[in-house]
Amino acid sequence: MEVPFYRDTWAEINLDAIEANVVNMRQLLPVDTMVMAVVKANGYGHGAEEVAETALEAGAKWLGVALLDEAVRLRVSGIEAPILVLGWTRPEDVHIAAKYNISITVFQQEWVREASKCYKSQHPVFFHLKFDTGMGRLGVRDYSEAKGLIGEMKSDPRFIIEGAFTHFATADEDNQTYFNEQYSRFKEGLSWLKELGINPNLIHCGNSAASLKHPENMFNLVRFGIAMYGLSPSEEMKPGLPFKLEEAFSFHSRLVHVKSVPPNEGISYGAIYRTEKDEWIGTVPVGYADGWTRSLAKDSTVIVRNNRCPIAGKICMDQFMCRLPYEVPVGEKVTLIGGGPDVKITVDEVAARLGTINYEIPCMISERVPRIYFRSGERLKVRNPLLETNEEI
Ligand code: PMH
Repeated sequence: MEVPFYRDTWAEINLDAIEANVVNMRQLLPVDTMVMAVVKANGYGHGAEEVAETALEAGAKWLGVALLDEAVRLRVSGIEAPILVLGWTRPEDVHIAAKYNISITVFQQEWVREASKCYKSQHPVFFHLKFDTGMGRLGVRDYSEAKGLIGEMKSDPRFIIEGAFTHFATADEDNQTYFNEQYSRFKEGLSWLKELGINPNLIHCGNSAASLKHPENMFNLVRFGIAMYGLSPSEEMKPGLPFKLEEAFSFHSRLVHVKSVPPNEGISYGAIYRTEKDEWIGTVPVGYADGWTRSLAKDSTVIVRNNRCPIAGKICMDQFMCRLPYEVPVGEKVTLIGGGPDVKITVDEVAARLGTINYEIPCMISERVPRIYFRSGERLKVRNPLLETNEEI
């Protein structure tokens, strides 16, 4: 039975868009360069499981997550594809990675010693060694660190280095100087591995930006995140994208109240917004607890019947008001992100209003907002964590 939801607010996830973006990326890459679908943070807010399944069907071979918990979640939901945890894992949790056949990131010698002590099973554990070539976040930075780490890895035959990787800080920028510096440092790091007698099967460095710009030079795996969701890694990259990205995420609600308000009446907390004349005011049941943050109140619009309607007054926890061009009935659809060819609010527009990047927008739409999945133009399923329970509702 389909999971119910009893609120008229929802996000729509167009899985066809995810599929098209993966297929297009694969076509751009040489045949022996695989795609890892990056589905951390619940698939950038779109739903990790659904995005993972779609991406794998479209030809992705790997999945990337930030946390061991996210990887275990995918396994529990029945996904069998290889998964890499890109972030740090506790050394005492290595047995969980082994149990669920999850590859993990390694870059600290001390960590390996500790993990080796804690790990009691004989099953092999698979690692990707991370180089910090200029992101300054995680990874080994020089030869002696790499040597120490590999020496430690070699002392435990259960530990297998399956991959080596790095992450770029500026691949999305027009100026590629820093990217080039990182790229050559990575190649130097790979030469250290060779010197130390390590030859990992998988070598990867490309995020979306690097993979779209330099598909020929991405070794044998790319970590495809933001562009898989149909969003450009940066504004700078938009004019030169090698294929059209299809945005997968949209966000909608329905008016729960509509009224005519006389001039000089206050709307919402603080009564900062004042009606200038007789105005039609609609109440939208979306608030900052849904991730529709209060900072969106200023200069923001939503779409009702192809009209851009300004948000009126402060955004509350569960609701906000908007100014309608004319009377519309309760139940009328309100689009917060999305729309048609005539009027459209993109994720990028919402990000710009907030002074942030598009990555953050679908991530911040909270779990309280049900996700409805569409495939081949048809409604496929609903996710509503609030009511996903074994009880009959
Ligand atoms: N690999 C790693 C290690 C990452 O952290 C990310 C994204 C990706 C690949 C995918 O990058 P893309 O989405 O640009 O394709 N990580 C983050 C982050 O930490 N903050 O924003 C994006």
